[in-house]
Amino acid sequence: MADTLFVKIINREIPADIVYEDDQCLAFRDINPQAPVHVLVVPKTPIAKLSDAVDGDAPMLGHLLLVAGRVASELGYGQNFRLVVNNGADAGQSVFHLHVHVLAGRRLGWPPG
Ligand code: DGP
Repeated sequence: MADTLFVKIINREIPADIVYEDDQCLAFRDINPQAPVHVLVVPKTPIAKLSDAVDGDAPMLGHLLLVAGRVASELGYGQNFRLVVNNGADAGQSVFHLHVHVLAGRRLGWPPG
């Protein structure tokens, strides 16, 4: 995969407000926040979208979810947060490097737009 915008953030070629990092993923604040807490959790080994994932990606996918929950907790919203994965342009995906949105800090409506 060519370097994505998020790979550039992982490589510190583009600045971001990083809230968590480990060997598998990076979490940083969304540039266009939709809630008081809006963080993106991205794998360091990118896949374009969730529908490209294979069985071997299961540990990485599970790790992203665990980290997303921990990030919400660290930022004070461990019991009330929403995770979103947009898959494909028609579902709202604009950056084709899999990422989990962590949204918290306000009442979140349902259904989403
Ligand atoms: P999605 O639409 O699901 O692909 O989400 C992509 C998100 O990425 C969107 O909410 C805005 C965010 N984003 C785009 N460019 C940048 C950037 O340069 N820095 C940061 N921190 N976030 C970005």
